Amino acid sequence: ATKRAACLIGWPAAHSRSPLIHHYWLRQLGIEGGYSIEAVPPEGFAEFVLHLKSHGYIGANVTIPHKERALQLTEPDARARAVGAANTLYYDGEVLRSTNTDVEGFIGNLDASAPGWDRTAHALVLGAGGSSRAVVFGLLERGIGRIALANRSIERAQALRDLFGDRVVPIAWSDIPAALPGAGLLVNTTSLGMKGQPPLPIDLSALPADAVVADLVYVPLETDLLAAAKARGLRTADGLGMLLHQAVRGFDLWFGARPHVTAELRALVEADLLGHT
Ligand code: SKM
Repeated sequence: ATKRAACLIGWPAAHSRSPLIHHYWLRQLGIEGGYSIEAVPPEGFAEFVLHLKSHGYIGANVTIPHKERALQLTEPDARARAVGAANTLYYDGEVLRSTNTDVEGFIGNLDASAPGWDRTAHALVLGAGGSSRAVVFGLLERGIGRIALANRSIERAQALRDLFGDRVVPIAWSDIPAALPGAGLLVNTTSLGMKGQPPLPIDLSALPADAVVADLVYVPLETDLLAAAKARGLRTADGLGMLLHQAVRGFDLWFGARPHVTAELRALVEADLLGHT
C-alpha cells in the first residue's frame, strides 16, 4: 500500500508537536501513514494548498498565520465559515474541503479538564485573533450567557461582537481587573506567557473561588497564568490538552479511524515538551 501522509502548514512551524501526536496514533492503530511539517511563508501558501495533492499529501493542518486564508482557498464547511478560520484540510475526491477543529479542541479539553465549567454564566476571554474566534464560537454554542472580550486593540474585539452578536461584550484591556470578579471562566488566547514573551500582567486574586482558568499557550506547558491559578486552588485547562483534542477529527478525516486522547499520549508529548523547553 502507498503511504498516505498529511502535514502541518505554518510559518513558523518547526515547534509543532502535531507530528508526535499523529505518529503515535498511526502506530497505535497500525495504519501506514505519515505526518510532516511544512514551513510555508504567506506568499507561498496559496500555491502550496492548491497543489497539496501533488506535494504528496491527502490533507493538512493549517496554523498561524494561514487559517483565515485557508478558508478562501478551499470549500469550507459551515463551522469553518462561522468561525472565520480553517485549520484542517481534506480531500473529498478532487475537492479540497476544510473545517475547524479548534472549537471542539478547546471545548473538549475544557470538558475533560474542568467538568461542570458550563454552569458558569460569564466568561472573560483575552485576545481577539484567530484562536479567540474558535473559543468564542465554542462558548456561545455551549450556551454561555456573556463573554467579556478584552483585546489591546478594542476594534478587533468589536469585530467579534459584530460577527457573533451582543453576548460578546468588548472591553478595554485596562478594564480586565474590573471584569475578574464576575468571571467564572478566564481564557487566555493571546501569546502572552509563551516562551520568549512577557507574562500576562494579571492578578487572579479577584476571580471567584470556583472559577476555571484556561490557557491556549503550551510552551511552556505550565504558563505563569496556570501556575497562579493552581496556587489559588482553581481548576485549569492547558494548551496541550487543546492541541491533543483538536487533532482527533483531522486524523479521522485523513486516515479513516477515530483516535483517542489518552493519558499515555499526553505523557509522551509532555515529556517531549519538557525536554525541549
Ligand atoms: O489548530 C492547530 C493546528 O491544527 C496544529 C497546531 C500545531 O501543530 O501547532 C496548532 C493549532 O493551530
